[in-house]
Amino acid sequence: MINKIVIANRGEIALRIQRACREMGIQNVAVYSEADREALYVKLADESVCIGPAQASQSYLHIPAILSAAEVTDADAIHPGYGFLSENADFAELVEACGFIFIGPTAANIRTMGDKVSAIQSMHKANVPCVPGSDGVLGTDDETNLAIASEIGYPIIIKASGGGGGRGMRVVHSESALLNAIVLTRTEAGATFNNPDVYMEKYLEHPRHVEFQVLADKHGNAVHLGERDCSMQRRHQKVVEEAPAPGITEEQRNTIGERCAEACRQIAYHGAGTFEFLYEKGEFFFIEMNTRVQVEHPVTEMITGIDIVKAQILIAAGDPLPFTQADIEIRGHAVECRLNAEDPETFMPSPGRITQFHAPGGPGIRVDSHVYNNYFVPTHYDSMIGKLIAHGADREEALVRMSSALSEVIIDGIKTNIPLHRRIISDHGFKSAEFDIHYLEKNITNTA
Ligand code: MV4
Repeated sequence: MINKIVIANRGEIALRIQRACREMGIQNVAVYSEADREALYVKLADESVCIGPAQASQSYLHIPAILSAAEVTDADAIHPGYGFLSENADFAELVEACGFIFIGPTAANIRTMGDKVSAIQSMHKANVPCVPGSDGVLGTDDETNLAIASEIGYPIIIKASGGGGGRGMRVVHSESALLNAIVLTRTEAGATFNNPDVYMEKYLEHPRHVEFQVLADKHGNAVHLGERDCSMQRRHQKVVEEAPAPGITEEQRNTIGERCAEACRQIAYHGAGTFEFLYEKGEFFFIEMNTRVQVEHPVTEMITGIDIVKAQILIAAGDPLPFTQADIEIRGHAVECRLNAEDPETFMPSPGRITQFHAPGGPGIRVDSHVYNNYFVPTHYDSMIGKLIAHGADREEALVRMSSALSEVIIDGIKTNIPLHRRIISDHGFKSAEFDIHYLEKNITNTA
């Protein structure tokens, strides 16, 4: 039984988790740093605990402070949200060792997926399609590595096993550059991730980023909630996401989705998860799995009617999933714009006081944000201040509703990326869904 949850996060996701708790009749405890004393999620919480100074390393990442907050409030469980401690296997293990429920997968699940080579190996074994590659860590024999690369065919990409999310990778276009690239990537990986292991994959030049959402309980049931397209990104930061992914057929969705669900059963995965794929020329290639709730989860909630955060809590409490795959239907289309406090031209962070805030509304509009009139956006954290989500009967209706919401929203006093979103939503290539992961940088922000 879960009666009280500590939410080990801040901002919009802290508020989002609080809302799920309220619907479920579960008490919630907010934790906050000195920089978030005035935050809305703290005022709205049933209880709150200050866990330290502004720097994340001394508050939201400070494990003893968070465990103490759970201890003093007599909580049953800890929800980590996204970022911060959400994919820290040692934290998940400590939470359980202290007698609390970690709302997320097992520490072993997190460890397997945190190591990208072991993630790919377990997915390969589970029949999830992967990128042609070295299947395993590269050794130090030059002849062997040259042979692996020519077998795959150039261009190839060297990736750090401890990396992920775009960190620790290097593209190699020809044989003459291979050996140096391996040594460089290995050296950087050792310094950055404390793990020098690297692996090799075929480099896909124009893929889309398509990811599948899964939910798996502790009784061997696993389902998929379809996919999202997250190709509209800049420097590995997603800007606009949508569900379903344009051009993916129901047959592709069922086939790949079921492979993901089956992989969850095979590895005894518990909780919500995301399988990231590169999608090129009609084919899916697994690259990584995320073991947390994601920023873009609302687009999936809008098209399935399933509350992913409530599902995470039910699963953690040991309940069986309250629906089967046959109960899950994709209805309409949803798009999400991430609102950032940043200069829309230079992308420099723009913290400060919001002097006027007006949220859009109307049919199919959802606003997930913790900001309000006179809120001060602190300098210490990520610049995301909320998300605008639009749902419609089809993609066209979702985009028209988003366009309308973007014309209604008012955020004064700081710079935001709203002008960039208006450009994206009215862009011809975006509207006709003719894009890949490089499209935004090449055609809209011109920062490629
Ligand atoms: C790739 C790739 C092309 N080929 N792997 C970047 C983030 C990390 N999750 C994996 N990434 C990539 N892996 C192969 N074999 C291109 C990228 C990539 C990318 C992937 C998803 C979304 C945005 C991206 C931007 C640049 C590169």
